[in-house]
Amino acid sequence: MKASDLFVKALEAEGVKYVFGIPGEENLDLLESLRTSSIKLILTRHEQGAGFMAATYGRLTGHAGVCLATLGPGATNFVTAAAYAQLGAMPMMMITGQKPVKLSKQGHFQIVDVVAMMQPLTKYTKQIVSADNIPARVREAFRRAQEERPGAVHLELPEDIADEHSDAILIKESYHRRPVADEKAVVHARNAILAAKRPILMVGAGANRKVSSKMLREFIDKTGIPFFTTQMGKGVIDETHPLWLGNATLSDGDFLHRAIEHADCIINVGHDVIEKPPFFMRKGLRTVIHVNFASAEVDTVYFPQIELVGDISNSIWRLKEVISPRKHWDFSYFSKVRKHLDDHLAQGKDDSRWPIYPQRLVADVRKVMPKNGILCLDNGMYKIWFARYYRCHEPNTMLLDNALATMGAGLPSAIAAKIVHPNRKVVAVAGDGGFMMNSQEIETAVRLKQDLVVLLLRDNAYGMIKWKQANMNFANFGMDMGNPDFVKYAESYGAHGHRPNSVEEFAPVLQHCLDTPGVHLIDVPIDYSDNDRILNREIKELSAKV
Ligand SMILES: Cc1ncc(C[n+]2csc(CCOP(=O)(O)OP(=O)(O)O)c2C)c(N)n1
Ligand SMILES: [Mg+2]
Repeated sequence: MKASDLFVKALEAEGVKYVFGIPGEENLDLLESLRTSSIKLILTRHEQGAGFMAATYGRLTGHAGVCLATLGPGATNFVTAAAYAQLGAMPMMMITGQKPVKLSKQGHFQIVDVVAMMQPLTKYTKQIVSADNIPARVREAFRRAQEERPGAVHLELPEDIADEHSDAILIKESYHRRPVADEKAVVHARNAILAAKRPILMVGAGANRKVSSKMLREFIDKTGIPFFTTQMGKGVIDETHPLWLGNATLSDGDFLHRAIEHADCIINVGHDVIEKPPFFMRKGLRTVIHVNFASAEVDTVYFPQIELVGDISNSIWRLKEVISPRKHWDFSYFSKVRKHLDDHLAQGKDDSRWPIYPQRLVADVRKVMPKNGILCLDNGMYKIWFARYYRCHEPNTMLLDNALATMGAGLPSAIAAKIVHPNRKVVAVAGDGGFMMNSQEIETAVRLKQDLVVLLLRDNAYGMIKWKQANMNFANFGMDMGNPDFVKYAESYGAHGHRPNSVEEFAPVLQHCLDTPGVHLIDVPIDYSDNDRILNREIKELSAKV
């Protein structure tokens, strides 16, 4: 069999349905093999967009999303997406081409050492040097990408190898189960939780990767232990649950952090230090139990005393079986925190000022979005408002990146989310800065005939950094920019552009966009002047009084 055919057969055997990317002449053999396969090519307008889509596909399905680029410039365009998948624990596989390795007539034209470039950004990066190796290399790449902790992998398929022939046979995935925690560790964790007076549970990114919602919910309902979520743990358990204590959007000074100060034992499910710290560990004042697929990476802000390493659902199930509520547990302070949090989260939801204020924006989006609708956030100021104020009902209904925290992934991740969940409503939320980093993918969404909404938040600035600059008492410098007419811009792609003119118009416009086929962009002017008052001062002052 021709090597490129064998490669594609190996992808099919791994269950690959889509390849996102932009081919170059070094990929043409592979492209021809793809053409006649069951795999659909999703052509994008930038390799970075393709990489973000592949990573998000992996994040939502657990199966590595695959993306394709040429050598040199195509491969270098993958770099940010590789880091996004690697830090965010999203299974993703990159395939790049290369000039012939045996005899090239083009000198060093376009040649970059892509395998070396990918080294710090991936779990596995290899050049394929012989067609006979293809089945093993592809299987190994998928194994590494998908195994906990998931991440990015890369294979380079040079032109001359792609054109070789081989009778190698495919290697099937083995039968395997994720390892489970040791019984002694379960007993140790159980004893610590039973001995505690005020235990609390934290749900992080790892709990959103695999189906652990049901077990966690049963654990919380049986024990009555209150919980909070990290940014990437949002939605694992319904955030309207009576025992929810908030989202750890800020690292310190929020109502939730008062609850953490009062806790004497934190059961930390699925968290790792890649996320911006949900709280700071200081002096090891309370017992922290790390429940995750892999052991904890120790850091100055995170050094758990007990670890339950193994499948999360299994660990939680086993803890649930051996823990029932204790008389000496005292959650009264936590209930008080919840009451104050509820009051605070409700503030500003009816604010009628225009340009819109963040609390009103988030409240209106929540009202209009169905429970299983998916928000895909880019990176900017609004991320803090959405993470803290928007209550998720279901797992992975707010895709945000609190790991690389890159700008530019909002729209591509929404396109991938729509591919995975064609029957659910998907909204990309992006600032005028982040949106413009990959806005060209509007064309991809239109070409795919997707029903998709882009919520474009316009402050004519890199607002998040402008805010931080002001916090540091620096003069306003280097943050303000101009913008295209976003309505016309959307229309030029064959999408629909909308510009509400008052706060009352916003929710109906969003509803209309969700109900009407096609790609929609809503240009919403936003006013961030409350950032400092609320996020830096009010929350700290109010929570200090609880
Ligand atoms: C690729 C990338 N470049 C720069 C940054 C640093 N950064 C974080 S937020 C931000 C501003 C985002 O501006 P915008 O998208 O307009 O959102 P806003 O904060 O204005 O709502 C910048 C420059 C980043 N996170 N990622
Ligand atoms: Mg902006």
